[in-house]
Amino acid sequence: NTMHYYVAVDIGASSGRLILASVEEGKLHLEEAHRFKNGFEHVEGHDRWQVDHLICEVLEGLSKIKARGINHVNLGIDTWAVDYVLIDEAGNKLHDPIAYRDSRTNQAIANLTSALPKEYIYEKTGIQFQAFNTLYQLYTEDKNDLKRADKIMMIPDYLGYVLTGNAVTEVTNASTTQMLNLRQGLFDKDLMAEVDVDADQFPHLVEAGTLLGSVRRKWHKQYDIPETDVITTATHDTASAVVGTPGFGENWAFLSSGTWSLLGAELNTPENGLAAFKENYTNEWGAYGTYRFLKNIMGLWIIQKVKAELNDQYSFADLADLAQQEPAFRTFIDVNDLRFQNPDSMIKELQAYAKETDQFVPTTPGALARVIYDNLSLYYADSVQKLAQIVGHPITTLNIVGGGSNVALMNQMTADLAGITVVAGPGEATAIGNIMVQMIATGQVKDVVAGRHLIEDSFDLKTFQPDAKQDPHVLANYQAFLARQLKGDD
Ligand code: LFR
Repeated sequence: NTMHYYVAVDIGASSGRLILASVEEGKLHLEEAHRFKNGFEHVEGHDRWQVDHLICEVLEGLSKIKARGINHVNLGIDTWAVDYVLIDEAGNKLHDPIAYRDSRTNQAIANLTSALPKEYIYEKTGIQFQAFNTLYQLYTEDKNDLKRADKIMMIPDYLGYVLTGNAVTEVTNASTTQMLNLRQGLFDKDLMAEVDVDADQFPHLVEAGTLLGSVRRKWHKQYDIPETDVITTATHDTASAVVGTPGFGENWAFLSSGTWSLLGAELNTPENGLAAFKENYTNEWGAYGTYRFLKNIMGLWIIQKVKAELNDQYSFADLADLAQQEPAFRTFIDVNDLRFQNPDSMIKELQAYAKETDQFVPTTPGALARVIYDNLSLYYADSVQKLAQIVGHPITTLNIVGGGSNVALMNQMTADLAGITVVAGPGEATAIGNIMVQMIATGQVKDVVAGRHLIEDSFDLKTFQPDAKQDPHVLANYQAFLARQLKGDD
């Protein structure tokens, strides 16, 4: 009766980790084996990810696991979505990949949709319009490079390829390209043609939970690492996060709260009608034939940037404590305003926004944090209401997972404003979902429902009930504010 070990490689925009997992006495046991920094840097005229550094860190992490006396692991990789690497015929990358926050696609939606109407693209794909989608990145890509590229690989697929030599395109992440055809379940020929990509440039599509292969001997020669079988997990971090969310029944929604806040529902059939189109909801493909029907909300990115600009003098916990001491709801902001996507200074951007809209201007760390937490919570509550309207059934529980689920202040505010129960945790839902898909692939866990019960039994979840004393006008006022802002944008 040997113990099975699983490794989740979970890489986000600011850091990556290797989480080592096993099941002990009926509980899922997690340990962080290795952590490293990630981030884009401005090189050769663009913001780029250093992907080979990520490979080294994965191998470094595996050698730490070997040093514990573990000789065999399964491993799955998840990262953020939409970005890709161009590979030449010899199997080498042409450049470090350009990061999705790079400004090259700023005009791309407008340009591409002058030829192909938005409604047409949405009807085909069901995917939200974000300038960073692979579709628009490829549209602005250097056409010579694109021609030279034998293969185009999404980031986690590329990492798996370098480790094993085997290339696939995993569907949960591929759907974020906005190039998969919902009805056919394949890359869409018209969209491919529009951006000068051939059907065979993307490696063949695979479902989450397929075996990719073993880590190549050449890496064993350079690093002392365990025998490692790579399983193509739900490679989009948000897809893994949803698998790792302990929601049950029909009336729950998820909020994967990290650099981005992804709020939505797990559906069995896509919802790409007019209401979803108008609210820019997306139907990203999930593991096991589900759909992540969700909205991207700017998320903790805003506070991450503020924290960094304050020279990391305050921890996130400090900022939450300081925010708690400030009066609530003094300044409304549209957190999804594109000006917050990659500003030179987040603090100055927030202050300019407050000034331009004649509201209280936050200056202290506590006031800045308060504005951010208030407005994220307001936006969450608004999105829960819209979600319920579009999917056509009530949402009674919001499961908040990811790092943001540790911010009790926001959990309580969101429960109050939305008038629903918030269940917070686990904070590690993404790594857990990554591991769950591996465990289902090896047969250690029966299916997602069984996996979610295991998660519920293994981690300490916290429940926040709505406070009946919450002033109902706050959300309505915020919604009116948002509507005015959006009108002003047209
Ligand atoms: C979250 C995430 C989102 C995606 C964004 C960009 O980490 O993967 O789901 O919209 O990053 O890739």
